[in-house]
Amino acid sequence: MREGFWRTGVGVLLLAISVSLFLAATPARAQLVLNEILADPASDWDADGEVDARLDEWIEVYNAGAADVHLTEYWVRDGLGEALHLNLFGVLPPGQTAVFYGYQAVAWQQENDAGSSGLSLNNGGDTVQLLRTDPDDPENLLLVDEKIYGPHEAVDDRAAGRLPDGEDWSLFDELNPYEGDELPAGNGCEPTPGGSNVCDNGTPVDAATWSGVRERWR
Ligand SMILES: [Ca+2]
Ligand SMILES: [Ca+2]
Ligand SMILES: [Ca+2]
Repeated sequence: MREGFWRTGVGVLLLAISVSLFLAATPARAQLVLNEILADPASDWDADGEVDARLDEWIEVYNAGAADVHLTEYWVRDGLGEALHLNLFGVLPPGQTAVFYGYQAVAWQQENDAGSSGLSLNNGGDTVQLLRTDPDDPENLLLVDEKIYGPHEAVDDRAAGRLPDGEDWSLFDELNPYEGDELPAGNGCEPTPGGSNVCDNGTPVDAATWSGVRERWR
């Protein structure tokens, strides 16, 4: 009896230790994520009166966490080389999005003697990286999110965006419908720079929705 008690006690202790080790080893989900990217502008997205392939590019970030995010700790670069294109700025409350345009990247680069290439979102496909200043070593940057997009996501006014905010990537192609077979498929909705990613015309059924549907028909 007593032996059984000790065995159970040791078992519970080992279980508790392994659960806490698991929790310690599981990285927290990034609080700030890349949320939408428009790499090939064919419209005057920054509303300065001109369409410009460099200045009208934009990226959007989303605060998926429960606390304010100080965007000055975050940086953006693309897949080519180590050069940083923009130090974000401002404070982003939970559940909110913020958009940054190519003209803001150019302004930052010129102020910091870092050229004037802008966000450098290649139309043939590219990798966009979101980095954060390492709290333990301010000289170091940590990769917090990355979006690899293909050529079909970067054609005249199509935006790659998460749907809903912070979740799986989709293609916002209302302004330039995509009929091909590459993923993500087009959702027929408009890009939303600086606003929540919404799409209510034939939103693709995602895994969560599908399990809900299945549940109802059991
Ligand atoms: Ca581009
Ligand atoms: Ca413009
Ligand atoms: Ca958006």
